Amino acid sequence: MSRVILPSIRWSRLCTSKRLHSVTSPSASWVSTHRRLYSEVRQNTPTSAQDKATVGVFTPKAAVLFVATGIGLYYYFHHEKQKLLEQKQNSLESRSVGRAQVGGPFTLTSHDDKPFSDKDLLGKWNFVYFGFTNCPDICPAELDKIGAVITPLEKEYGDIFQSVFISVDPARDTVSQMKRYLADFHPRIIGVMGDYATTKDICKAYRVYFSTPPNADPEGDYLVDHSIYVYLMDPNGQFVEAFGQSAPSEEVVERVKKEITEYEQETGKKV
Ligand SMILES: [Cu+2]
Repeated sequence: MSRVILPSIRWSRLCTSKRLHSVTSPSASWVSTHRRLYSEVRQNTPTSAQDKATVGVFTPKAAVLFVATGIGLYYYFHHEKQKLLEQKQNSLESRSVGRAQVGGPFTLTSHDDKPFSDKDLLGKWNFVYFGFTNCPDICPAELDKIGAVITPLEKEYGDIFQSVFISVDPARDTVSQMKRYLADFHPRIIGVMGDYATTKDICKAYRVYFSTPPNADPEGDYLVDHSIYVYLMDPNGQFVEAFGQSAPSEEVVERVKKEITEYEQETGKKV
């Protein structure tokens, strides 16, 4: 900016000396006074060569160049800004494209014997977990972990969390069994179940493996092998992240907080 200020100072000095030259028929004292002033001005005014070296030349050509540079810079920064916006948009899109296609429409029954569908996931952050009530240790531990995650998050964010425990053992996990079983866990955990075909469909949609045979004996004493993931779904019902068995509850809490912040920034919405 100093280059802009310096030429303008010089410009006003030149104007002053020019004005002194242009006066006609001056009186002797006027001439004497103004000669003195003129000589002072000359002394204080850099010569053309000095001037070029010290303050640069502010010619019409320079002015045009200056304006052209300004316009060029404006378009450059405008272009850069557009590029940044596009990059941000692309990264958001690739983020959603990069996310695994997990989930889909379903209609099951809740442990309160009410229909429960994918629509019931909307408007809350959901922890979706697949397991079975006869599981000796892994499912109880994972459900405890979900409770340990929801409790501190609810304290901070309020009632915006829900967990869905989807049975992979349709033969034995009846409504009453599920209700009895979940009484020992966090109240936000909803047990849901369906028949074998529906269970198979939802497991496929959520990429969950389960080993229950189609004609399992409800009285049978069998174990079910199944995937152990807690899925985080956002308030739009979209899959966000899968937490494995090794992720401690504190880590899950921190990752969920990060996801909530990103969701709020991306959508401009709070749940
Ligand atoms: Cu289990």
